[in-house]
Amino acid sequence: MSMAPAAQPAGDPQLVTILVSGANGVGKSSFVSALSEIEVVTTRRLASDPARILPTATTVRVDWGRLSIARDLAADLFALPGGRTFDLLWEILARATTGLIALVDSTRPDTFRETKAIIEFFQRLRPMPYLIAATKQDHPNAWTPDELRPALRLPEQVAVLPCVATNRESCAQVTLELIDRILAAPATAPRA
Ligand SMILES: Nc1nc2c(ncn2[C@@H]2O[C@H](COP(=O)(O)OP(=O)(O)O)[C@@H](O)[C@H]2O)c(=O)[nH]1
Ligand SMILES: [Mg+2]
Repeated sequence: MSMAPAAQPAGDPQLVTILVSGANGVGKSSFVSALSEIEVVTTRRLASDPARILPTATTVRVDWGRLSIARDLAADLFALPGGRTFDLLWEILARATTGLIALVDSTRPDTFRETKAIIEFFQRLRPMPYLIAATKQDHPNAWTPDELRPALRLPEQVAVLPCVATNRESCAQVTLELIDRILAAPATAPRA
């Protein structure tokens, strides 16, 4: 996918697809609804999706929202649950994804391993621009981004940003930082 505006029909914004993933309760749905300009669409049971292209035994809640970044650029945001069983759904979505925001609950060290597993899973499927958003920074016992980096064994070049997932401004800062990285890394744009 080219980011060149000339590739788009006039008035039709370039769309980037951003996955927001993380453990249960980390703030995925809050993040997407804080940003979305449209009413967030939530699919509770993909088994009842009329397209029926996904495994029927899977029950996954996916939230979808959309954010305009500029006149010619918009982001589709998909909140996807993490979990131990990564399956076809993630593989399909990872192929269509421009970038990943991995949420980590700054108050729940018991979920750090799962966060790490989610990051590694997506990177193995297809390397893509990503960053970590450390949610619940408004909690008194939240780990700081500087404390989280070594706990998650993340290299220096990976951004770990503070976030309050219920706050639009905070979620927008995180998303714009990822968009900057996406625009700086055209070689990792999704396959057609
Ligand atoms: N104070 C605070 N509450 C948050 C934050 N992120 C999520 N929550 C709350 O945590 C709960 C779970 O959030 P939700 O978005 O449903 O998590 P999900 O399971 O990842 O979709 C909700 O009650 C949210 O209001 C945050 O950054 N700060
Ligand atoms: Mg949710």
